[in-house]
Amino acid sequence: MAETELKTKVCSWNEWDPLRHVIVGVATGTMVQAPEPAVQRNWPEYGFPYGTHGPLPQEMTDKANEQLDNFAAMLQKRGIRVDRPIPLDFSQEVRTPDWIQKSMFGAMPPRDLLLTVGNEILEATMSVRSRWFEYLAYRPLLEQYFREDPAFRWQAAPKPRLTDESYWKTEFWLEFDRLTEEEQMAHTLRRQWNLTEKEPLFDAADVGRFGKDLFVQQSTVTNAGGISWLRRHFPEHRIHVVTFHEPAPMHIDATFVPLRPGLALSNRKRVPLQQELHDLFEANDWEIIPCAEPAHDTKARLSFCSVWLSMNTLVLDPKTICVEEQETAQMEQLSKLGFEVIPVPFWDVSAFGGGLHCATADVYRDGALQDYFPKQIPGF
Ligand code: DAV
Repeated sequence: MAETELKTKVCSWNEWDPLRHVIVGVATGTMVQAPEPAVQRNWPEYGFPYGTHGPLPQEMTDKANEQLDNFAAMLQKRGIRVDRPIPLDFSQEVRTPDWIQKSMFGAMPPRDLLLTVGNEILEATMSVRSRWFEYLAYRPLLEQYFREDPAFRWQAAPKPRLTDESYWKTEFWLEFDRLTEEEQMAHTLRRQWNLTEKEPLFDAADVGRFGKDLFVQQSTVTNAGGISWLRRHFPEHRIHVVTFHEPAPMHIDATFVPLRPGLALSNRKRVPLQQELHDLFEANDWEIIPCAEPAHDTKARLSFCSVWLSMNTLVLDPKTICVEEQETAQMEQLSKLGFEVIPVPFWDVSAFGGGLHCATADVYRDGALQDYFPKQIPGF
């Protein structure tokens, strides 16, 4: 390939403009994480009772990589440039001056870590010790983009210390699992789970990009300080803080996602808790439609993600969308809305950190920054 064809340009303002360049994660080396204040895995039925950790089984990893590779090849065939991260040895113990953590996690969901806003890619703080060093898997790509695109703004949010002061309790999630759904929901209504406000914390996947408006979910991995940091970091954008009817929210992209200008898909169970969100969409002639019924009624084996990965889609352009191939109801709904739907086998990737949106991070989409919500709601 001629060198000019390789030249990178970083730019993406929303989730729907025509996609030209994307990062697709890899499953290799992904771990069931060792316990830490932010994560307590407890999967005795799959050989990982509380307190144990280790790599996901090799046959699962192979199957996930096969699906990821096929997905990447399909995108390439459509003329989209695809880059892949370089996994580290995620089974290694890591430490900072403040703590030691028995394992890392993986490099399947780039969306969790990398937030592309215009010509900037921002590395999120993350809020989990086992994911503290995850950015290293993406550094070879970011270094390359920095060399090739003189306009690329490479940013990293302040690395958090993640001492015990960043968490309320060391076994919060074990205790949370024993609560009734109503007691769990009380956490959501108070916007208070295990993160304290000691320092700003956020995952990139809690941000939904709609041009000038960014919708940021306060969640189990994104605290108020993290959102305040984002607001100061993107002064030209309008940041809307949103929550939904979900006891343990993590990432907005299986909950509330744009499909194209004027149309957003909302989780049929995790309804928005702010009336202002409806008001804003209505005032600007945007329609919000509930998603279809998911194909599965239980999570995938060893997965911390929900069945709502059914709506975790990748929009290739305002008329074309990738959907997991078993999600027939979701595909049908999108077809009826006028989309060309590309079915993608991806369920075996779930345990590695998500669906088609989680598994990708935008590098370049056509289009400029636009204001899709010129009529704003005061105080939202
Ligand atoms: O809602 O099950 C999906 C997103 C993971 N990055 C969920 C989380």
